[in-house]
Amino acid sequence: MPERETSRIIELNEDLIANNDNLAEQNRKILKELKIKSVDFVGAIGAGKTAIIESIVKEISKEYRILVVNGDVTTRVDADRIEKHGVNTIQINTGRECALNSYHISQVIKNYDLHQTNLLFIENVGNLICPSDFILGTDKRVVIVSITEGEWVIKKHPLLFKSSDVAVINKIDLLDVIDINLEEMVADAKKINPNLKIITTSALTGENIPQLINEIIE
Ligand SMILES: Nc1nc2c(ncn2[C@@H]2O[C@H](COP(=O)(O)OP(=O)(O)O)[C@@H](O)[C@H]2O)c(=O)[nH]1
Ligand SMILES: [Mg+2]
Repeated sequence: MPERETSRIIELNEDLIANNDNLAEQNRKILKELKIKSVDFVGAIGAGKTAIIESIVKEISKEYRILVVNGDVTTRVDADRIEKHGVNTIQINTGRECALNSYHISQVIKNYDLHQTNLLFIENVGNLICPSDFILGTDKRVVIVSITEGEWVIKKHPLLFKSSDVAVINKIDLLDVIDINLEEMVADAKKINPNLKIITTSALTGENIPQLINEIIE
């Protein structure tokens, strides 16, 4: 490919990320004005993002007025799972985009009356790469991986762990049957981002879900 075309692609990409960052800052400001705490959950398909959100809302839906935004390429399966717990949801289908971006969230803010909401959970599109570049303007980002993804999943995806505040290593109920070194996974995450809070969980048994709740809703 000629050099000029390559540089044009890079410029476009940088513009896209800068625009996303600016809009994310606007989202952050508006959510703060509305006194809404917000969390962006990222991670691969099948890591347990929806299951973790379900186990959190089961615990706290009486204390908080929660809205869950579910991002997926297609279907509203996840939103339906969340709504079974009596929590309001908005399903965003991105079509072919592999991450939500701050424009999606700005549209939620613009089109939905958030005055009744004090906690916003966003389940990002299942992907360990794309969301790294696209912050949404939330207070926290939680990256969820599971032990069934193999013990190298963290060191292979450093950018997502750098852009997160909390790392969840899920499905620890399967530790007896999956041959992985959990301590090494924790060490990998700490090495990539020493500021990360790391919590090992089971959405199935509820193990350490209260610690996760404390961490994200301080
Ligand atoms: N054993 C076990 N299964 C889990 C756990 N969390 C989620 N799952 C299962 O893993 C599958 C994917 O979970 P889901 O929440 O849909 O993942 P998502 O794609 O990240 O939202 C489902 O069959 C869940 O029941 C867990 O902690 N332990
Ligand atoms: Mg899901």
